[in-house]
Amino acid sequence: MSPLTDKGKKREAKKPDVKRPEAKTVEMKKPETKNSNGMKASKPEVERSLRMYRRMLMIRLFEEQVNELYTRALMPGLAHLYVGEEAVAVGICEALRDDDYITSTHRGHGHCVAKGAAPNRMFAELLGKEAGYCKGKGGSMHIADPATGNLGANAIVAGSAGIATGAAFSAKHKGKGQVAVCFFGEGALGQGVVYEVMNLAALWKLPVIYVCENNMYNEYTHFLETTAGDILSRGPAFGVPSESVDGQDVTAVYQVASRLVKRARDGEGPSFLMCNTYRYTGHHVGDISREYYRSKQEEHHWKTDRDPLKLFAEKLIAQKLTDAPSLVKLEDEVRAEMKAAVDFAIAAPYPNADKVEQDVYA
Ligand SMILES: Cc1ncc(C[n+]2csc(CCOP(=O)(O)OP(=O)(O)O)c2C)c(N)n1
Repeated sequence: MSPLTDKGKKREAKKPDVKRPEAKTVEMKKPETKNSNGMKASKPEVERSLRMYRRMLMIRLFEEQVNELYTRALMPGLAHLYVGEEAVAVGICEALRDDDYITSTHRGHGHCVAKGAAPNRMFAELLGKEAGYCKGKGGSMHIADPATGNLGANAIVAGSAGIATGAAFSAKHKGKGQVAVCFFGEGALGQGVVYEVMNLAALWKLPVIYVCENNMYNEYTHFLETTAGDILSRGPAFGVPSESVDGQDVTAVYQVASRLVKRARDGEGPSFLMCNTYRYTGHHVGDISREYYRSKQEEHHWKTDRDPLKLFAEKLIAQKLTDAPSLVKLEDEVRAEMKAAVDFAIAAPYPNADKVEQDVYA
């Protein structure tokens, strides 16, 4: 799974650190670095690029550990991995302020990490431990972190569309310039609530961006078998500007997201962005018979030619923002960080049985 090396799975954690991870940057190598326009990259641009790479790596290696927990039967239930889609969450969240909101999906770990959640508390939640974001009562599909503006994952397809739109409604009335991003898969395009909220968001010029992560499959079915017509023509029916972007190119995602976020902050209303991407693994960790619905060649193509980490690493090296040994070193660091976060979660206590009804709405 490593974007740079195929070693690593058995590597030991070197520096256990279970604190909230800061988006640290790796060493800047040369002063005369260039950005994607061929201009000299500014220090903040360099830092942003390296921060985005690190966050993408965190997501990939977080998910590697989740799969490991599942296969070792240490995690109750299932999880839907975000591997392959890292550039979407990271590019979008990089364009957001800390006090902006996101809503997420059943495939939500990447959104959580990209908005700044702490992996140790996420792993604790996956294992049902008290230190988890929902005190161990939510699991993979209900992680929320209000401190980072993350209003929560959602097991109901399209279930967060109303929540994001409501957050945008409140943001507009609070007047502090906050925006809301609603992440959803293309499978949600078949749900009526998406169009109900787009209608209201357009009428009321709400600061919300609907981000459709088109990874091509709704569970085990290709989206062309479930989705009629042109996806980008849905928004304009409500007067919502809509566009698409290469979801494997984190810089492109960041650039378009920055534009749409500015638009929303300036009071110009909602927009719709389709990010074309691919999930590398099954619909969930237990889905290992993917040959029934997609070919090995297709997977191979995305993993080798379209990998968001590999593409970004090549770009960073070509632009002399870093070099290959620095990225390998970074990978070792992040792998150790994830391993330490898992160890924290494994050692953490379960909630007491007398807390079973606390914080639960029924
Ligand atoms: C309202 C609703 N219907 C059906 C399901 C079962 N279900 C879970 S995930 C999924 C497919 C989702 O596909 P997509 O929205 O494209 O997201 P992806 O899994 O590709 O990230 C379905 C149908 C559900 N969770 N909620």
